[in-house]
Amino acid sequence: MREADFRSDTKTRPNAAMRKAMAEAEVGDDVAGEDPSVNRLEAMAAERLGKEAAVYVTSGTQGNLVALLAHCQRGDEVILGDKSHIVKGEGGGPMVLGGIVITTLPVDNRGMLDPDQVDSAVHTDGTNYPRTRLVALENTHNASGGVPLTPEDMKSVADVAHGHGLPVHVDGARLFNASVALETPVAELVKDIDSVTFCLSKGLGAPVGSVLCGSNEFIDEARRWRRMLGSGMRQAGVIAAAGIVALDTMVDRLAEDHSNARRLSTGLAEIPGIAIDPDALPTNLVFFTMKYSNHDEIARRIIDQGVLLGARGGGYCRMATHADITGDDVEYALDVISSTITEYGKN
Ligand code: TLP
Repeated sequence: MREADFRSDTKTRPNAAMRKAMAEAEVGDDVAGEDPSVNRLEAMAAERLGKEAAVYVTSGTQGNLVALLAHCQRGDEVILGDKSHIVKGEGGGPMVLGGIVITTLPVDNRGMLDPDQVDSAVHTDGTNYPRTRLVALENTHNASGGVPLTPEDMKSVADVAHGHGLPVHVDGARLFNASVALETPVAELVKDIDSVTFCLSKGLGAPVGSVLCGSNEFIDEARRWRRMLGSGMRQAGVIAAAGIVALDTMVDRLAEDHSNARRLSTGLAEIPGIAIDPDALPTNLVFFTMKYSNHDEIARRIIDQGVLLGARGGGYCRMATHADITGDDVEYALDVISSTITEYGKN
């Protein structure tokens, strides 16, 4: 049966160039800083993002966790958007492992924090309140439909945070999607940001890994935390090699994913009973609602025909485009969704 996996851009499999690079990777002991492939990947990432240094980590979750642990002590507070992946999707790691207090502020429909609210939320009295130590943003913002925040957005929050002497971390799991959508270099996007994680294993298609970037001093501290978390990975060049191919060859093609997502959303908007705003689609994540009483059954029937989508309850669905989804897969998905709804949709 034909299968197209739209559940997430994490579902990509390494391509032939990545597999070749992995097979031929030069390796060494990364815990001792001796893995040439890891060192190269980290240097490339730092340069690309305009930061002094970078550290290769196992996942986006680990990149964010290590960043928060490196910025904060136990009992310190991080200000985060209430729909951020760090709050909703990372198992509470910063609270559990770091004793870090998470304070959330509401984000707007783009996933943006209100700088004035951030300003008022900062606690400088470290006796009664937890001491605010960090502000964090997410770009693109997953739960808001992959909206890219602009350099001006990021600066507006960074100015407030820096005014209080606080650094800003960005969960940039899909930072390159933002960069391509805004036609803005990644370094420009994060120029006012102190630390940033981006994922190699999402739109960039690598099998494993993320990179955390920041100042030399911050990355030294992050390495210490990565070690404590048990992720000194020794000959990690085998996987870093695929990350190098991802950074070298998979960034510009993200525009294709964005155009596939646009086609998907305009096609979905034409299907009766699907609620979606096709204009609100900036990158590779398509969210929509199936307004049918039997939405779970419809989703199951669509999935049974090989169109794998993320059904999130209440008829709310997400489909992500990525390197393993072609324009033809999008047409196939639209056909399957449309015919399934026509045949089985119940009001
Ligand atoms: N997002 C995944 C998972 O939730 C399954 C997805 O499919 O969207 N930050 C953001 C904004 C993310 O979307 C994700 C993963 C992460 C961090 C965590 O990355 P990983 O999964 O590599 O730990």
